[in-house]
Amino acid sequence: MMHKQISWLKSANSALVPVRVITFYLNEKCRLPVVLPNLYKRMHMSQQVVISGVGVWHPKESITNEELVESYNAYVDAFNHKHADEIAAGDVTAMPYSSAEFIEKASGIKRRYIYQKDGALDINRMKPKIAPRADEELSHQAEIAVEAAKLALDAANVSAQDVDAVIVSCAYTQRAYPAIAIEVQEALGIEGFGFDMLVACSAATFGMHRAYEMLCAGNAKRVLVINPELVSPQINYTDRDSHFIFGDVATATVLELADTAKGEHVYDVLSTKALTKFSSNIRSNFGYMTRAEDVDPYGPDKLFHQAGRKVFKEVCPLAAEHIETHLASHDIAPEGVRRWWLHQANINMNTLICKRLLGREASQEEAPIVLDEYANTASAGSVIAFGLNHKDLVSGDVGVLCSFGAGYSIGSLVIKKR
Ligand code: CO8
Repeated sequence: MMHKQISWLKSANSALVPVRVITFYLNEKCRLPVVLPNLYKRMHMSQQVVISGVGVWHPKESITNEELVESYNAYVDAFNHKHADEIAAGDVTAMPYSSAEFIEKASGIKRRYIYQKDGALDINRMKPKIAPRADEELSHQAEIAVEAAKLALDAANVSAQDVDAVIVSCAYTQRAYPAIAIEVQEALGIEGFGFDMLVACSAATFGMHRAYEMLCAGNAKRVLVINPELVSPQINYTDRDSHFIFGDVATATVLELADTAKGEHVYDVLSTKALTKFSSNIRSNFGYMTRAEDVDPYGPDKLFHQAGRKVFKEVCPLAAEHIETHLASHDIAPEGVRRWWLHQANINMNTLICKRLLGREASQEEAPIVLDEYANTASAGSVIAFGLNHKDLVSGDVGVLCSFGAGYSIGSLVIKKR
């Protein structure tokens, strides 16, 4: 049997250097550790890719925990009253109450933004009411994508005409085709190409990976990566375990080569790293197949659902190891990271991951949490944390942007302020 791990050794000049340690278990008493040098040295990049601008847009309306719980509990009362006889006979399970205190303690969430509040708290509806738009009109998701894109373009000090590729990457797109990215491209007047990507919670970081690779390959000069997370239509507001988790938001980043960057706060992308591992613990079965399957297209399994505890237990160690390995590839110890812009699913997950990495809790300054105001915004969480907390870093400061969630999927970028 053997066990692999990364350890940190002090070099001659006292710098911490990552090494791989493989321990061979020869028998019960005898172990043979073999120390290997860092095998992850990167090839020198001739063209430095940077993040030159970031934008965070949120809807005007929001829902507090108290409002959400009041509506959910009224729904429970109505359900239990309607099914009183079946519940008494043991044929139907009574629905349990939700609690605002539980939500804040279990997740760190106090409120969430919502694209259309109307309908979501109505116990006869329990879903937002969004007016359909004609094919000739800008779609809802493209509209919020454009809002975030404009903010990112402003921050990067460029106009839409300076962009030649658009990636819309998020947990859901409101239709299969034409791509939302192409609609956004048209709305902003961008010459070039665009495409959509779905990678659930890691869509934003994976989208940046693609932008990074397209820039390295010379296939684009300036890429707009947009994450219009319009998730409220997929939330089961009648499910106590998940009704509180998500909020709507749109984020965007501009990636380009360093020599064209004009933004005030520019970050070198040292590298990107992605990992996926199949799990059905976070799942939505919504899709085009339901029509042929003769099933309820809006049944509970067609909406977001998860085994939250399992996700927590399985994803935290995966994410911590992923980040540590990524940093090690740059000879950077976790202590050398000035800021952690982590995925925003649950405050306790981030606390645990930081403890694993640093051996202590991270402060709000080191690892900002935006859950209290935004809730879980699928892939946009780490970008919100970055967008709201990056201007104070000084040249040479290193940060980590990392997402983790459904798939499972983990995506990270190690970045350094110019
Ligand atoms: N009010 C009161 N009690 C509650 C509530 C509630 N609202 N919800 C659950 N409880 C109860 C449970 O029933 C349970 O009771 P009992 O002990 O009697 O069984 C008790 O409270 C404890 O429940 P849990 O063990 O489930 O509570 P946790 O402390 O684990 O907290 C969390 C639940 C917050 C869900 C937590 O497990 C968590 O955050 N896990 C991580 C999940 C995660 O990160 N998921 C990622 C999802 S996001 C993603 O991948 C993107 C998908 C695409 C976007 C989708 C948009 C719609």
